[in-house]
Amino acid sequence: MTERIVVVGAAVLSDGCLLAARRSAPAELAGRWELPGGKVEVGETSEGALVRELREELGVESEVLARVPGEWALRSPYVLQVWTVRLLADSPAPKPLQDHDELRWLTSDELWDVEWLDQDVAAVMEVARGVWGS
Ligand code: 9L3
Ligand code: MG
Repeated sequence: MTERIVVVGAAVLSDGCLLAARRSAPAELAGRWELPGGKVEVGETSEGALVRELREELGVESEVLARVPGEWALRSPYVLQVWTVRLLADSPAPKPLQDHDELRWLTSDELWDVEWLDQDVAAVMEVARGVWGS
């Protein structure tokens, strides 16, 4: 029985836009867009992991707001869980520091202009339902 490992993803929201991050690594994911985040480490809460990942990957200071209902299978043994997140008032603007090479703030109209990772599509749909009711 393989251990199940939770990967946390952030729906970072600001001024009615959702932050999308384009992966630069690993090669098989490069060029596709995701909700930034990563694996929860041993002894860490999901919320703690999200704040750490966003600090490492984007250089931001953030606050976790609420869990987006659902859980999505990634390559075994990983599963994706998503939270809405806001940037703190004194946070630097996000920059692609690690694993990403481009960021975009998407309006609801632009949500499907980027090529999301296959694994993130259902999660982004659920975020859109919660945030924009679409
Ligand atoms: N993953 C998929 N969608 C996401 C995130 C944050 C991660 N929104 C997948 C990509 C990797 C694995 O989960 O295969 C671990 O993520 P990371 O630690 O490489 O970001
Ligand atoms: Mg990551």
